[in-house]
Amino acid sequence: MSKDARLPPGQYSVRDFPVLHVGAIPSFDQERWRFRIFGAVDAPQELSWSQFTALPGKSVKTDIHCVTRWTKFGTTWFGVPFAEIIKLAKPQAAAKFVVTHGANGYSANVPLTVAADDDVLFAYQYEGKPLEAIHGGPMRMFIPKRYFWKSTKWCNGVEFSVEDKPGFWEVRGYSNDADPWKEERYW
Ligand SMILES: Nc1nc2c(c(=O)[nH]1)N[C@H]1C(S)=C(S)[C@@H](COP(=O)(O)O)O[C@H]1N2
Ligand SMILES: [Mo]
Repeated sequence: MSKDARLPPGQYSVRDFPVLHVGAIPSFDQERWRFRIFGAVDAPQELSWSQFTALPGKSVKTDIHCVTRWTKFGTTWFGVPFAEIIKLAKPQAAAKFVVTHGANGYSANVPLTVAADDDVLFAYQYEGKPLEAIHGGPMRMFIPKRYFWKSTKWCNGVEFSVEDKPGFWEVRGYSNDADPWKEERYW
């Protein structure tokens, strides 16, 4: 597909990689890092860094779209597919939503069907290198088919939920759905 055809409405393409977040960048202590899987699941658990990075990983190359209108084409990410976390967590049948939690109380919500897409990762490498702290390293959510605020940086937990739980930006007026192709920016 041509780059023009890959540009969602109201977006422009950038060559650099802008950095956007609220709050301070947390420090990473590999020994103390934990990833918490909780909520409406049969197998709640906490993974250490070595347990997390031992899970099957996969690489995804795709475009990313920020609600502030920049799009970056052809970025390559590596991490644990969301499907692997579903296998571990065993969500209950009533669990229809997912909330990813990050540093400083940040969170973002998506329907489980969106998180279960095969390009969704808990990403810890970018362009073949450990994900930089400014971009959410050591690990961030990666949901390329939604505006990038849904991709929680410094991700430390994933919650499965029966009820939808609007996240940090969603309660501040950003769209709950956030599909760049439908230009769902605000609600
Ligand atoms: N923990 C956390 N994750 C976050 C944010 C944040 O403030 N805190 N900002 C979001 C927003 S609004 C965007 S656009 C992207 C930016 O990611 P980048 O800095 O790697 O470009 O991170 C998202 N994830
Ligand atoms: Mo953003």
